[in-house]
Amino acid sequence: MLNKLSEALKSSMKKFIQAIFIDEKTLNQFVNEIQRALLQSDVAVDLVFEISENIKKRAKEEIGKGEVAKEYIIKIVYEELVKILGEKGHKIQITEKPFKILLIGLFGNGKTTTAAKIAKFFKKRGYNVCLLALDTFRPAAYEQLVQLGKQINVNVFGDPDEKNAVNIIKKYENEIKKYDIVIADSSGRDALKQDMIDEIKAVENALKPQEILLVQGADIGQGAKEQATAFKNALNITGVVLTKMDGTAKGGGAITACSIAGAPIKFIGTGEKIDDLEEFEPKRFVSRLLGLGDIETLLEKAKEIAEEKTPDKELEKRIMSGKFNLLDFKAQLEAMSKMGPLSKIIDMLPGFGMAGIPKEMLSVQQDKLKKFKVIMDSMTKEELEHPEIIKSSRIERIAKGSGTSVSDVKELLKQYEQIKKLMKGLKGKDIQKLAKRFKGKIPKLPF
Ligand SMILES: Nc1nc2c(ncn2[C@@H]2O[C@H](COP(=O)(O)OP(=O)(O)OP(=O)(O)O)[C@@H](O)[C@H]2O)c(=O)[nH]1
Ligand SMILES: [Mg+2]
Repeated sequence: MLNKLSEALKSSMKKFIQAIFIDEKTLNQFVNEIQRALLQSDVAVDLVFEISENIKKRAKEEIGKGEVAKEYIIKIVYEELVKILGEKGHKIQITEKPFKILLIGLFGNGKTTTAAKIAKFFKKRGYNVCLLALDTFRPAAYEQLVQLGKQINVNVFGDPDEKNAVNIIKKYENEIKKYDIVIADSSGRDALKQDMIDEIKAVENALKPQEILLVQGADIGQGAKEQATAFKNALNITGVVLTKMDGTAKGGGAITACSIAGAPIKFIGTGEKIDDLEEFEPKRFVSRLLGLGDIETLLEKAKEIAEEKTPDKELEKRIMSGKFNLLDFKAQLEAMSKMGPLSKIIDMLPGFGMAGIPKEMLSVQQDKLKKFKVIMDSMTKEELEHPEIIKSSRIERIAKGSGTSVSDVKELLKQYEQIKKLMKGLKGKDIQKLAKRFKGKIPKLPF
């Protein structure tokens, strides 16, 4: 997410920290690099100018103080960036039941996907959630939501034959009352015109949602300001969900634009999968952007995944006694891929971001994990349970069956052996416990 911006900011910080002597020239260079990085991320020119002036002004007072000054100047950068993102987060507070969230937005910005993502987000937190299909405009919108609902085990109410969203709300009025949280999808349009405004207003009147969130792709960059302002003026939006943060270099522009428009960002969408959603917390966000780490987000993710799975006592026993087999290994790989790409995980670990592990290296690892999964799909149940029977003729068959090479299969077996040893050492601690171990050891932000 925002890789380019993050890498540019990290590399200029690294240079700055490594500089032996901080004078006005080094400082100006540093601020110019930050400027360039922000502009490339489509942050508005006047805003970039304002941030850099603030940083310079505050930092100049520190110049000449030596080592302390460097840290202090990084802190200033951090604070100024947090400031333009709106400082306090605007997390959704579930204040009453049923708590209704209506998602609105133009075509293809991610409303339907986000509805399912938010449903899962709250379901994981113990709420009883349902989805309400109010997109009566696009054919198959109902079916799309039903499919998503199935994936996350959440009930979906709707009627594909009904053309009036208000009638759907009336029809299910009593049903949805039984839930803690109701998330409603709605019809998109190609532009914010009167018919859309009328429809959303009618839906708002009938549903009485506590939150109306504008779902907006981050690829619009600075354009998010105009868009959010228009929606804010025409409809009572309470916030924004910025989607597609993973696929654009313009995310910085979109985030700052929403902040300027006074439209608080509640969530960001970071991928196509249902788990690719995060609550937006400016402080957390900036510290990750600057490579200062975000252990909290990582812990949360690890915890969620650990809670999703029923505790597997058998697996724990097997690991402890060293009877860890390829089936378990496969399950571990799947759990890992659920946490997201390695590069995302690494970004959240304090220190790693700054260490600058080359992304190419991580993507090689990622490809390897994918290959391992394909190889294991070509193994028989017996082989997965008793990897020790996999000798040369089987290796050849597996390589052929999976379209890989003998050395790929051997590498998988070698890695499995290594992990098995490691697991034995861990004595069955699962991901969550592993994450807990991090907690005490990772230093908090230096400020
Ligand atoms: N990469 C990425 N893709 C996303 C994200 N959110 C949604 N998408 C994709 O964007 C496309 C459109 O998503 P939908 O949820 O169907 O959008 P919508 O707003 O409901 O669209 P309409 O119903 O046609 O108005 C789909 O291909 C999604 O997978 C995100 O955070 N990252
Ligand atoms: Mg849709």
